Amino acid sequence: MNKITTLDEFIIHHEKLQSDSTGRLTSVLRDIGIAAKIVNREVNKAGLVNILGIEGSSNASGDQVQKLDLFANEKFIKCLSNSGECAAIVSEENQQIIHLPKVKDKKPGYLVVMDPLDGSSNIDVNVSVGTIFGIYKIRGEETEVTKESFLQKGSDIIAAGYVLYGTSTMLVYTTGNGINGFTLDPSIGEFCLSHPNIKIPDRGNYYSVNQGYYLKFDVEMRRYIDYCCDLNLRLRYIGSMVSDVHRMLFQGGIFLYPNTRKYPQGKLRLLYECVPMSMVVEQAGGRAINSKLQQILDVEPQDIHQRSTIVIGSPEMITEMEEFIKKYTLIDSVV
Ligand code: AHM
Ligand code: MG
Repeated sequence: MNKITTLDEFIIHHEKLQSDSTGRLTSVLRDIGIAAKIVNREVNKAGLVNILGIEGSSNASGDQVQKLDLFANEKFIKCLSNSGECAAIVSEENQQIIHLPKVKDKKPGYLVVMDPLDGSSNIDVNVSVGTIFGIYKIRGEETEVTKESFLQKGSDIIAAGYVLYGTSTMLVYTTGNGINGFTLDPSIGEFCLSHPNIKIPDRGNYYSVNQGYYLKFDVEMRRYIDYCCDLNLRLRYIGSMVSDVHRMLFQGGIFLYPNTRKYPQGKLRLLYECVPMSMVVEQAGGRAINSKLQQILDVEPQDIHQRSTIVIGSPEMITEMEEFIKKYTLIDSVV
């Protein structure tokens, strides 16, 4: 039998390999791993909500039954408060930044951005959802953490990852040296290394976009989608970014969420959806840009809840899409 490496063992071992390691990032990553297990337990019970109590009502023990995205938000905040290493969090669920209480006389060094339960509209129909997270260092010169502390470029992110609550639950993360995937073994309650050093295929047979919005997309995006159809690429769209991008990582392909009339800046959030997923995909050898052809990790954020367009996936397909957009934008400007 092969030796099992648990997430905790892996995190500790890999942080030790880094010359400037202090063990502090390890604590933050471990807190995230614990929260993911708690959320997984609850997501797995989601179908039983009618038995255990309708959301918003009281359950059998008299406790209020919470919406799962709020539950996940609360658990991640609580677990990240454990080590005292995380100073503050930006979450999709909270308009303002969340300051975490100090633990003894520890000086926290990190900031966390997260979407605690992405694609939560899928839960009611038992389709997979995810958590997205990113970790930044507090900049040296800052004495107080404010909203501005989070407005760092994606390339400054020091760790990022996601948890996919799917047919099995997987945690995939990077600290900037490639990406590794861990599958939760429910029998021992541990995430175990199952997909070391994941590499995205250079291209793939899949494209993923909400094609129902086709008529709301800009013309160059429509032409690119026509091109995908011409190539007989297979369309897959789960409506949960984590799940859709996860497929691309393993099978190759391209995921697009362009601007629409309803969302002129795109729908997905730059800080806690686009940047962490871009870091993961780039670390696997892929690429991520916005519809203005900027690298997502190069964008300077202006606001913590800023939206962004995104095109992410296999490197050759992103480059091809870029050329395509340039060509059509040029034709449009000449006509
Ligand atoms: P959410 O954070 O409110 O769950 O929205 C994000 C989700 C993504 O996971 C997914 O890619 C997208 O919204 C789907 O949006 P749409 O239904 O417009 O295609
Ligand atoms: Mg989301």
